[in-house]
Amino acid sequence: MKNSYSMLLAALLCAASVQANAAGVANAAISDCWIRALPGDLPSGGYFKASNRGDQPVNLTGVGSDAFGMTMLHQTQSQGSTSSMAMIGQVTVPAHGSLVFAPGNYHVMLEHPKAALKIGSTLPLTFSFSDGEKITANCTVKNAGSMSH
Ligand SMILES: [Cu+2]
Repeated sequence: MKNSYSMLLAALLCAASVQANAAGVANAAISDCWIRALPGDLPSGGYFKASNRGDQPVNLTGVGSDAFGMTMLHQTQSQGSTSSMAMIGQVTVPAHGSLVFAPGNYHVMLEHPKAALKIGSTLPLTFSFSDGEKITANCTVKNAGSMSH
């Protein structure tokens, strides 16, 4: 299990570098990635900062992870005292700019974890961009209760 997992990760990393070479320059970057773990079967949220060093805007088109059965790009939409979540197909990261996924707005919905989330551990998320780049980031699992709101 452990072996096939690391081989898969190595394959993903390989694919990422091939993609970057094909595109010439890797413009997008992911930083400060973390996962807000919720108890039981509740879906967890993934948060991060996407940066774009390029001269053209680039779209984040999807997020995947082997650690979860389902991953989706979501946006929380508040109307008065109620809030709901909408699925989004893609989000634009502006040229020479960045886009922050944070609680209350854009997030990655992470459902059906393959194993119980361990606070303090890291899980890989792979981000796909419209220019063909794929970036895998290690995201720190944090306790939802540790957040002040
Ligand atoms: Cu959501």
